[in-house]
Amino acid sequence: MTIRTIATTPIAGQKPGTSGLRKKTPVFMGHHYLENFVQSIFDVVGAQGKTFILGGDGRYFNDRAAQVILRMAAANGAARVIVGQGAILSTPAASHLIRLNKTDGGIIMSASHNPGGPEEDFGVKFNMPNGGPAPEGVTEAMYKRTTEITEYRIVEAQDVDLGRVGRTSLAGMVVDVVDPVADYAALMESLFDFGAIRAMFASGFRMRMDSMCAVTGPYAVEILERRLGAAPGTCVNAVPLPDFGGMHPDPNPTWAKTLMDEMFGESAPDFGAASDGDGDRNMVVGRGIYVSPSDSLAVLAANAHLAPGYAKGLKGVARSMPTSAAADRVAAALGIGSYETPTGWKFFGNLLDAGRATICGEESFGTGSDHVREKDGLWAVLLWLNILAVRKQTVAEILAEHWARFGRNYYSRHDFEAIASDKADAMMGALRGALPGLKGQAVEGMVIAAADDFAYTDPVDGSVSTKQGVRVLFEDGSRFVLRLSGTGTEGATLRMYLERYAPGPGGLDLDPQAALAPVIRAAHGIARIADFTGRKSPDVVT
Ligand code: VG1
Ligand code: CO
Repeated sequence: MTIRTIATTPIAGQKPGTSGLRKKTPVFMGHHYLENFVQSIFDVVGAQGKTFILGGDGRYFNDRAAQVILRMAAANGAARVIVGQGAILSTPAASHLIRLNKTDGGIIMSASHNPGGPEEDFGVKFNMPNGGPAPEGVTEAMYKRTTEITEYRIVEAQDVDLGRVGRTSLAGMVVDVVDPVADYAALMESLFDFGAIRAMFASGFRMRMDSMCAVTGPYAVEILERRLGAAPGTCVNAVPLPDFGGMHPDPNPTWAKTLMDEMFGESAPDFGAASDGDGDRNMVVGRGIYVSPSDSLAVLAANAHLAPGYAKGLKGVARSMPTSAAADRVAAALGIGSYETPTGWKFFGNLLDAGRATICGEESFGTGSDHVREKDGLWAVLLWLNILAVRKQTVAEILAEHWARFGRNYYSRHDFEAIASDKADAMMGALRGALPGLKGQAVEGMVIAAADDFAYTDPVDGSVSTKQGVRVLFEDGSRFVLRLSGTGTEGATLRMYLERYAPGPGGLDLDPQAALAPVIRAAHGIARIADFTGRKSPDVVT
């Protein structure tokens, strides 16, 4: 087989965001687009003699992109690539395979919670040998490489058969096609009390798992229905489709509305859950009660010791800065460390590797632990099930007891989507400019205690990340945070994160939007969102 060196020129804008490079699918399918980025990855991390994991969430172009990446890995001298059958791997399963096989990293083809299809989104990201997303220093080097690239290497060959499990070879490179589910399911079985969960299902416990026509379907069916004995049909939308059935595979109350309706309807199941495009996010819902991701993180941290994999206790809890402080209160009560990082899972890697944190979470429906180096949707669902099986209480009872003990951090995120980038930038610029004068001002009956642009110094390697979100903190513990999304592919998305603490015992049962109303008004007033963007109300509320 011939190795070809193809001349190319840099393509603007190949800068990875919060989680990899994401663009509209036609952009990714454009001349040399995928090839330039993949060559830049290999140029930075080196491919000669190395072993990589490859898989994706099954979205449109996943299968074609996998063949290109395999041919390029072979041409760049990789020794072996382990690929999920059908080029499928959930993000947490890919992270696990990287670690289990002690590989030199992996390439994940996904735009995660973004819609998929010929006119929707595609994405590529590189994960390191620890299984976690490449840190900023590495993604910056890849981006820089895309601005200088002059050629890429690819072998001329027919497609590798990815439909069958087994070993083949491509221009001297070993290609191992593996079952995407088996090793991951075994890992879950090692962490949780499957016997107790099976007994709970056997006693009539009912669940609905909505995989949103995305990657967790085969994983959920195998684990929940086959291994844990949940009733057949517990998992819905369980066949991954290239366009996710036209759905937006983002597990939140807006996009997983069918699940929400069922959980709030008559004869609702005991427990509901949904996951996103690549399987790293989760939403959990009890009968008639929604669990906010920040609360979910806190409840999981407070109860993780009930699962065998965490019986020895937690080393620490980490959360992204915009996530509510509910988990901090649990960490304080447990006497363990708590950490506040910028948005994006890549910032948890060092804390997990150094053994400082065991459980991590983000307000964006992401929770995970040191079992892999990604957030993990089904892991969170199984930890909840394990806790429910041991405590023998409803989700509502567990939340009520949690708030009674720790107080309640009312929390919500408002998203304003597809704003013209220049308007969003002008708004953030003006807000940043106003920060020094905010302290001491009274707004909506609350006094501003501090206002800054979040900067993070990694406690393990000392690397510094600046401009990670503007926060305005009030003296009563309320706060709002504003930042622009780093995963969108159209204009700018403004994220407004809102929080207010109620110590209890009274006032723990309010509607979050009502409880947060003064903070919401303060945020709009201070940031002058309508003046700059014309937007008065959000597109998505979670
Ligand atoms: C969003 C979330 C962030 C998450 C990221 C990737 O980023 O806010 O918490 O880590 O998506 O999630 P941003 O920059 O758009 O706010 V996933 O499941 O799309 O990989
Ligand atoms: Co995701």
